[in-house]
Amino acid sequence: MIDRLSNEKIPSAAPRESSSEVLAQEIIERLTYRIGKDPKVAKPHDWLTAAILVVRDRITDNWMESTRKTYATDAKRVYYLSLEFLIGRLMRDAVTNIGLMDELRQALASFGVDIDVIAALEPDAALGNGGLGRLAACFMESMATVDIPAYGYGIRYVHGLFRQQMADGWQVELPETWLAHGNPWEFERRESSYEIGFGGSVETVNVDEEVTRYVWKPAERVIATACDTPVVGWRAKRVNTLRLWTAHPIDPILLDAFNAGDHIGALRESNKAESLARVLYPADATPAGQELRLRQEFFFSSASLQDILRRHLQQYPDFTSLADKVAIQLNDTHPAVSVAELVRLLTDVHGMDFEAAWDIARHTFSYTNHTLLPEALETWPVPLFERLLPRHMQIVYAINAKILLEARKQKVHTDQEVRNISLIDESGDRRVRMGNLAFVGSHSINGVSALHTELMKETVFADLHRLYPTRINNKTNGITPRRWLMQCNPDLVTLIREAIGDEFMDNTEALQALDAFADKPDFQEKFARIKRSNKVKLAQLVQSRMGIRLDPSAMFDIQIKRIHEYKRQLLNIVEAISLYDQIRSHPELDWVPRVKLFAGKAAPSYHNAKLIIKLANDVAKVINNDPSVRGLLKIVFIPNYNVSLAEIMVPAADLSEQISTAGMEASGTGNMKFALNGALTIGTLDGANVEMRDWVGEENIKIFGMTADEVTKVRAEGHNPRAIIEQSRELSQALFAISSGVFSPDDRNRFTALIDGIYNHDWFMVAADFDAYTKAQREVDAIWAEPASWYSKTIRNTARMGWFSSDRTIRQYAGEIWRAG
Ligand code: T68
Repeated sequence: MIDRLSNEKIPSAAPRESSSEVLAQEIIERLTYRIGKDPKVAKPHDWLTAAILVVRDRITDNWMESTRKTYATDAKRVYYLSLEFLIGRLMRDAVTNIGLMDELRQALASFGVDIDVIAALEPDAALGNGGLGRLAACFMESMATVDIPAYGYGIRYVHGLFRQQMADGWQVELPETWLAHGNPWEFERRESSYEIGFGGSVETVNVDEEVTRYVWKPAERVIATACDTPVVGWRAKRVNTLRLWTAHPIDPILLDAFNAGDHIGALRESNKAESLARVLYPADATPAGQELRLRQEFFFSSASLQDILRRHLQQYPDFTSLADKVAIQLNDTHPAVSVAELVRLLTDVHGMDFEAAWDIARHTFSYTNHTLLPEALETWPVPLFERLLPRHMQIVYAINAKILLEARKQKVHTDQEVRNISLIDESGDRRVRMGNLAFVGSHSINGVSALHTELMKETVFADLHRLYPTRINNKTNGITPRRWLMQCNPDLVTLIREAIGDEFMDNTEALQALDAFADKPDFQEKFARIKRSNKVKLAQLVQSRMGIRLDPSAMFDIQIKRIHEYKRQLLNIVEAISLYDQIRSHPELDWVPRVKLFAGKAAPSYHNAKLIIKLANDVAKVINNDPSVRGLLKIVFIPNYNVSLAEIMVPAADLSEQISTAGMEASGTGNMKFALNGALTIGTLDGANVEMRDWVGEENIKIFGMTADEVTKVRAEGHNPRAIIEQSRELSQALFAISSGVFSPDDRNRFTALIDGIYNHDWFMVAADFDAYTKAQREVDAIWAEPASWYSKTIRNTARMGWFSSDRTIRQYAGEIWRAG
C-alpha cells in the first residue's frame, strides 16, 4: 500500500488541458454518460451537476498528488474533529481556487447556460449552526491553502440546519434537504467502514498477576462509513479531505421479524442506526442534553480515531510515533469523548499499557474552547454516560484519579478548587464535565480571541490553568479571504488590483498598501460606487423575496448572526424604536436615512430568542408603514439566514453591528467579514472587536459601552436597571411602547416578560449600555454626513484587516500547537 503510493512508476491520470473548448467537451461528456441526459433536454440542475463533475475531476488530480506528497515526505497529519462544518456552496469556491472561472463561464455560455444562474441552484451545505461551524469551514480551506496535510472529520447529516420560515413574524422551522438532488462533490468509501459500539458491559481478563485486560462487549453496534469531499486551497496548491461519516445498521433488515409479519420491527435497528446521522442539533451555545447527541459525539469520534490509527499503522510499525506524526484538534468539547476513546483503543485493542496510552493521547490532542457561557459547557449525567459507554466511564475515572492526585500533590489548591478540577461534577446530580476532560487530555487549550483567552484563564479554567499554567494559549480567529472578499465582492477586488497590484491575493496583509488611497477622492468615489452596486443587489433580493423597496442611498446598518440575548439584537431594536420616536418628534432635523437589516436563526427551543425575532418583525411592520417616517427609517428581517445570504449581505453593509455584552462573545467572525469589505463597525470591546480596534485604529471603529471588567463588577455589586431606565426618557419611552403593546396590538402582553427582564435584572446590560449605544449611533450619523470622512475610514478598514485571514490563524496553529506543515 505504502509502496504503491510512493512508487513513481505507477501511472497517474494525465494532466488536463483547461481551455474553454476542452471544458465544454467534458461538460457534454458528463451530461451524457454520468447524468444520462441529452443536452437538448438538460435542465439547469443537470448543467450544474455536469459542471461540478468536471471541476471535481480536475481537483481530483491535485488531490491524489497531495496524498502522494504527504506519504513521500513522511509529513505530520492534522485532523480537525468537528461536529459542524458550515460550508455553504462549493462551486464558486472550488472554481475560483483552481483558477478556471473565466474558462468555465465561457464553456457553459457556449451552451447558452449562465454560470451565475446554475451556481445559485447549488444547495448550501449547512452542516453547522453558526460561528463555530463556519470557522471549521474557513479552516479547511486555509489548511489546504497553506499546504498542511489535513483531514476534517465530522458527520454527514442528512438534514443540516433547519430552514427558517416566517409565519406572521414568528420563526417556523422546516426540515432542510440539501441532498435532495444528490451530492456530486462526494465520494462514498465503503471500504473505510468501522464498527461503533454502544452500551453493554466490560469484561476483565487477567493476562497475568499484574496485567488485566478489559474487553468491552457493546450491546449495540452500528457501522460508520466514510464519505469524502475534496477541499481545494487557493491556487490549488493542495487538496485535502473532508471525511464525513454516515451510519448504517449491521443488518439492514431483520428478516426473521419481517417474515413473522413484524414489518416495522424488522427495520427498527436500521432506523436506530441511521438516526445517528439524520440531523444536526440546532441548538447553538446551549447544550443539546439528549442521549442522541452523546451518541453522535461518540459515533464520529470513534470512527475518526479508528480511521486515524489504521492510517498510521499503514505507514509506521506502532503507535510510539503517533504524537509525532498526528495532531488532533478538538473543535469545542463535542469530540471530547475522543480522549477516552483513544486511550481505550490503544490499551484494550492495541495492547498498550494505560500510562503509555495516556501520554500519547495528551501529546496528540489539543482543544479549542468557543464559549464561556456556563449554560453552554457540556456535561453528561454519569448514569447516562455509564450506560452508553461503560468502558469510557472507567477510563474517565482512571484519568480523574491521576489528575486529582497531581493536584493534591501540588498543595496549592483548596478543597473547592480540587472539586473544580475534577472530571466529575458532584455538586448536584453527578455529571461528566467534557470541558475538563478535553483540557486534561490535551497539551494545548486555546481561546479564539485575546480577550476570550484571558477570561478563560480567569473564569472557567482558572483552577486547571493553575495546575497546568503553560497549556492555555490564544489563537485569534480568522476568515478565508477567498470566500469573504474575492468571491463575494469581485468588483472591489478589481478596484484593489488596479490600485495596489495582486500581492494581496496571496498575502492578505498586503492590503495595507490601500491605506495610501484612503483619502484620494477618485478612489473614494470608485469605492463608494462599488458599495452602492452591492447595496442595489441586496435591495433587489429584498424586493423580490419580501416585496419591500429599499433606497440604496440610505445607510445599510446590518446585524446578522444567530439570535441570542447576549448578542443583543434587542438593544438594536430598542434603539430603532427610540430613533423612530425622535424622527417623529423632530421632523425638522436632518436625519440620516437608515435601513436596519436583521437576519439570523433562533434555536427552536429558545423562547426569548424567538420572541426577539417576532419583535423585530412587529416593529418593522409599524415603522415601515408609518408615513410620518417619510422613509427615513426601515426595518427588515430577512428570513432563512445562511452562508449564501451572508455572501450578499456582507459586501452591501455600511455599518456592521457587533454589540454583544462585553465578555460574552468569544470572538465573532462576522465582525471581520464586514470590516474587510469596507463597513464601519459599531461594537463593544468584546471578543475580536478589541483586536480589530488595534488593527484598524480607534478612529476607524465606533466602540461604545461597558468593558468586560465593568460588566463583571456591576453584576457582582448589583445592578439597578430600573433606576437607569427612569433616568433615560428615550429608553423608558421605547421600553414602554414595547411592553404596552404599541407594536403588538393583537396581543398587548406579548413582550411584557421580555421587557420585565430588562427592568428586573438586565443580565445582558441592555439598559446599562443603551445611552452609550444611542450616542455612538448619532456619532455614526455625523460621520456618514461627511462622505469623505466615511470612506476614508471604511477604506482603511479594508486596508488593515488582512491580519484576520484564517491563513494567519492556521499558520499559528500549525507552528505553535500542531508543529506541522
Ligand atoms: C462561536 N460559538 C462563538 N457555538 O460564539 C463565536 N455551541 O464568538 C466565535 O467566533 C465562534 O464560535 C468561532 O470561534 C459557536 O458558534 C456553536 O455553534 C455551538 C454549537 C453547538 C453547541 C454549542
